[in-house]
Amino acid sequence: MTHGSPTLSPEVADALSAGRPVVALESTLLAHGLPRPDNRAAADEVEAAVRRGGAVPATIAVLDGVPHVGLTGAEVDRICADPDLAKLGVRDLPVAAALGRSGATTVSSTALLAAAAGIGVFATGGLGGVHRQAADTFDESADLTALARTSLVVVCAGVKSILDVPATLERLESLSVTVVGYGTTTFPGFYVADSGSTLDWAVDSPEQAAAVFAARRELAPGAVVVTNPLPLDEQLDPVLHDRVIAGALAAAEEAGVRGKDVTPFVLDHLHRESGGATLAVNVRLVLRNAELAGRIASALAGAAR
Ligand code: PSU
Ligand code: MN
Repeated sequence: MTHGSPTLSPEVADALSAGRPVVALESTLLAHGLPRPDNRAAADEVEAAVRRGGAVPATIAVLDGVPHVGLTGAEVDRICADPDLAKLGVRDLPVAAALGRSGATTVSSTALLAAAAGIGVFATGGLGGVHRQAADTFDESADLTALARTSLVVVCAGVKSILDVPATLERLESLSVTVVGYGTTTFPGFYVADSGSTLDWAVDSPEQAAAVFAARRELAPGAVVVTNPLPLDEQLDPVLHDRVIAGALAAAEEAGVRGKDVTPFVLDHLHRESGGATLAVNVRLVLRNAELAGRIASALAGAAR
């Protein structure tokens, strides 16, 4: 058995060898961040958004021990339908490979597999980060340290607003992860346009984002995070936002949820308690990020020619 070495879909392999733009997409947000069965339609919409941006989508997951970069429709069905699918961070990849297990990949493991395949741009919803009780629980997403050592552009709507946003920004600074706002220095709050934190830098075009990444790659390994806030008229009502987040965090505490189950539990609670409002906004922001990532990947491919 040769578990562990990635399988590229024919379309992704062709695009990469021809130097055409490719955008990596993670599968944890499908399998654990969005409810079944809505996640299945969202998976197709996200891939279509990457294509609108001018790039080939490469959704990443591990199937029977083998990392797949670019999935068939039937493979996306598997990821979206299985209620027991594992959530795989970087540290879980060797176990899945050795035991032939399947799982969805998080930001950390998707970034690693994408970069290894030669993909330079990745789109997601919101990064993992420092949880609000981290001083007691030590719960800080492995996304942060993975981005410190993985060279790619990550387009996101900031970090999930269930987290301690200022603490997460401090950690990104300590880890020397480059963070630039897209068109603004306002750091987005995932479901809401403004987290209350600001950034030092903004870029105004896909070409500028691509140029920052090119410069980063020459300097040192590590990610360039491009944050893409929702327009004000598409964000979740901030009052509803603060109320449902407080309720979801309290419910997680009461249920004694720990470790990697925290984020899926809280997101699921939010989707139910907001009557689907957080779900609609979550899908919308992922689609916007996917399209922008497609444009950045196109700019990067154009600059390389
Ligand atoms: N973005 C979303 N929904 C999600 C995630 C990101 O819109 O569910 C996932 C990503 O896979 C990210 C993970 O890596 O949440 C973070 O999990 P944790 O907090 O356990 O590190
Ligand atoms: Mn965690």
